[in-house]
Amino acid sequence: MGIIQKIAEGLRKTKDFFLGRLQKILNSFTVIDDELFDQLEETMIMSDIGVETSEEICNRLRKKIKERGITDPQMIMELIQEIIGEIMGDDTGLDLSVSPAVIMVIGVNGAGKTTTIGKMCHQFKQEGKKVLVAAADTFRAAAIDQLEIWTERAGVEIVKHSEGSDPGAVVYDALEASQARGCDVVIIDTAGRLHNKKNLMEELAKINRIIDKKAGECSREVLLVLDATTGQNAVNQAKLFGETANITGIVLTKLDGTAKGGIVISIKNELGIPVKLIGVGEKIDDLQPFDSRSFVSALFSDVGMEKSEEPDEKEFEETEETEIEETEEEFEEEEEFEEEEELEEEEEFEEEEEFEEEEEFEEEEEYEEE
Ligand SMILES: Nc1nc2c(ncn2[C@@H]2O[C@H](COP(=O)(O)OP(=O)(O)O)[C@@H](O)[C@H]2O)c(=O)[nH]1
Ligand SMILES: [Mg+2]
Repeated sequence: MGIIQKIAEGLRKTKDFFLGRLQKILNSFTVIDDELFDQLEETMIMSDIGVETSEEICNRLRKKIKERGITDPQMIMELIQEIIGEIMGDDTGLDLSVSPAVIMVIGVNGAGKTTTIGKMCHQFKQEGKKVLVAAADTFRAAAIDQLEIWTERAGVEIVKHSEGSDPGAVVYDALEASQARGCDVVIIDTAGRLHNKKNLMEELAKINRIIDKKAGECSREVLLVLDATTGQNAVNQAKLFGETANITGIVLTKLDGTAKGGIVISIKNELGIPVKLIGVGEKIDDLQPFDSRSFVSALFSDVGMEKSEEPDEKEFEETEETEIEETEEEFEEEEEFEEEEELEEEEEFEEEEEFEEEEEFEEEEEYEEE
């Protein structure tokens, strides 16, 4: 199977929904008018391209149509493909040039960090690289076990401590081991659910300081793993994580299971962070370097179109409870807690003041009595 076909397989749901709808709209118009643009924009937004980016695509579309004097709605599909291609621009791959290259993998629980690490291990191993994984998600024993299963499957080494131990210490040991053993790549798995935002920042900062100290000269990647099925929420997660970590690339997972693949375009356009890898399945070889050109070709290709079912509109009605909302709630709780503390401090302060006033009053009384 060619690379475009393989990506098209993974993108089938997105493609069927997006391309299917676009074609339907274009077929139902004989002239290009505002109503047509409205419907196109609506379809883009529903495909999780995002409001901002959908507007931009439509603006560029109007301009091109005017410039080229196009009047036939059927010509529009090609223009949309051209514009999305322009927006996607060039790709940036992983930089692993200076060994041991350190890849820190971050993201909320369930995004696909551990699975992606397993897939990366397999890929690097195939390329003849020596890989070591640091089990720095020490929150649950199950997380360490899960990572170990993947490293066994891929045939790479793992450095792990027991559940609840300091993630920084795991990273430290892993970097020491990687240098002693002459590894090419060290991949760090991190916890997705930390107590609050402050904790998360501190934890990531601490790991970064250890990498600075132990592998300061080495190539570094900070990969944020995002679940494509969460649609626009993934963009919000990226913004939130971007505040705490210097993200060098995004891994977009579960593109196989969703019609929300338009999120790639949104991420590229709105965040300015390159999408470096995509996950298109749960198997060990279901990870691909992201290639904009293949992505756009796959999105607009007719591969498998005849086999497709009706667009899965139900997916858009479901309101998924996403991890990030919970995370935000936790942050809010933390803030409330701090506010309460402040309030208590204030109350104590007021009490003290009252107390002092009373004392003064008593002193005055005593004085007057004298
Ligand atoms: N369909 C599909 N499932 C995926 C993909 N990547 C991860 N998953 C699944 O998502 C779930 C959570 O993955 P995991 O790696 O444990 O997430 P973590 O909490 O971020 O480490 C697992 O059931 C994985 O099999 C993907 O690209 N496609
Ligand atoms: Mg995990």
